[in-house]
Amino acid sequence: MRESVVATLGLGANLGDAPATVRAAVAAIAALPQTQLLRASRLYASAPIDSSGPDYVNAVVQVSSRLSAPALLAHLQTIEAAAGRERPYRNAPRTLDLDVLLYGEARISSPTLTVPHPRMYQRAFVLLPLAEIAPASVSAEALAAVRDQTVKVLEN
Ligand code: A4P
Ligand code: MG
Repeated sequence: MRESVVATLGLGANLGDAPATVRAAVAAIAALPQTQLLRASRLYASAPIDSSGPDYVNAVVQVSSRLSAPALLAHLQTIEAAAGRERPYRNAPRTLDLDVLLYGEARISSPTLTVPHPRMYQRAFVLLPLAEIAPASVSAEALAAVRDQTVKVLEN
């Protein structure tokens, strides 16, 4: 049987009831087969970066999963679709975006999956919630690099 791997997932939404959608997505991730939710960050709000529309709601979770990285991504895309995700153009506002940020120590470069997520270290809306749930995985230098981006905790 496949070993379980700690995967770090990014959640984002800026259309519809974004906080409710992100909370429901955390519950859907926790219910995935062969997967346990380890930690979930609080919800964070930030202005769109390279995107448009209302402020985003973001969160980061860690799971322990026996799913392969492509299988995990496929499940995340099913959850996105169930939330009404449409893709009219790149970086369009969205009801729900689920990204695989990290998959254990794996480095993956396939046409459909790049891990670590290539833009995660440019984004405070990823690094702040990640630092909340896994402080050792985000260096002070990484946080300093995104300190100009305003990200607010949405709830306690
Ligand atoms: N794909 C490749 N690698 C991955 C990965 N590690 N995780 C492929 C998830 N998907 C991955 O994704 C396009 C394709 O990327 C997928 O089919 C998958 O095979 P998508 O979700 O359809 O498109 P997208 O979300 O527009 O692209 P992406 O790359 O997720 O966008 P970004 O760069 O993550 O930017 N501002 C704020 N404040 N908060 C946000 O959450 N999000 C974005 C999205 C932009 N600005 C934002 C936020
Ligand atoms: Mg995405």
